[in-house]
Amino acid sequence: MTATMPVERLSATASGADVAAVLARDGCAIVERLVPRALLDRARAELEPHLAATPVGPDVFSGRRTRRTGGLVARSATCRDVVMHPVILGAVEGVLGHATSFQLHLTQVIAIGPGEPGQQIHRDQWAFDFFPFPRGYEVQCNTIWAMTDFTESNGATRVIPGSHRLEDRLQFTYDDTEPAEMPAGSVLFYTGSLYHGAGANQSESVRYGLNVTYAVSWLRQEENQYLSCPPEIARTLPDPLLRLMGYQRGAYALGYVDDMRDPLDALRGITSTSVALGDLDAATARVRSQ
Ligand SMILES: O=C(O)CCC(=O)C(=O)O
Ligand SMILES: [Fe+2]
Repeated sequence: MTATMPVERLSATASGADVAAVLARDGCAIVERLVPRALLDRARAELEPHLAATPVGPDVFSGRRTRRTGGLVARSATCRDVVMHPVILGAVEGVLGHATSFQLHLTQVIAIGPGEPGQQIHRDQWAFDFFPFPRGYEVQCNTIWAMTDFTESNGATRVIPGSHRLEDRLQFTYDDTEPAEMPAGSVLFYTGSLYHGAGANQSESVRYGLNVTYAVSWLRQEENQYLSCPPEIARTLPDPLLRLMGYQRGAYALGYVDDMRDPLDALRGITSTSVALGDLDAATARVRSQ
């Protein structure tokens, strides 16, 4: 198979719903220059000691010339705004809104060093133990922000537009893919079902991408947000960000604390139970209305 469709590009005036419409059709989309490049430079400056201390990957899939630095909510105030960007959350709501709620799945700067070969083409949802989700049933919505320009030569993410509709467990070569080239400040969206992989870095400089992914709240998070962001930092964060990180119940009861306490109450030291029975009625009504 050879890729025939280019990656759709939207301007920074696009709404989350616009992005979600393209994701439903193609499984991927680029929004160009959604934030000023300086914002991502600031994130990189905040993260610099951590980036410098991160070892290269332990295996070929992670990349032996690639450094993956996570814990970004704890480590970078700017990354908190990126995670909560309204266009991103609108698009994610459009893709994952069939579930009761969605949550932050992982945060990671992916710094691909010169000489790194291309990554195996894969679906990110294979992380869920290769469970064969029904076609069209999206469980994950991903973003990768270009912190540096993404070019074909420096390892721009390779994608196969439309491949979210294909069979599971397919194998592709580089020739089947398109490079998601984009200037710094732009963001590539791709569903968990889209076949893609990091590009080979044949340039002299490091390609920095900021990977922030979201998944339905009934699946386990890839990056453990409760331990990646220590409670003393978590307690300083705003409620909407904390809920997105997982300090809320998924569906009716997933993730409650002791006597059915809401996890956000538990973090804040509120001792009384706050689970309202009405929530089950609301959840049931929601399922019935689908
Ligand atoms: O860094 C990239 O461009 C994509 C990396 C990726 O797809 C992954 O590690 O799952
Ligand atoms: Fe991936």
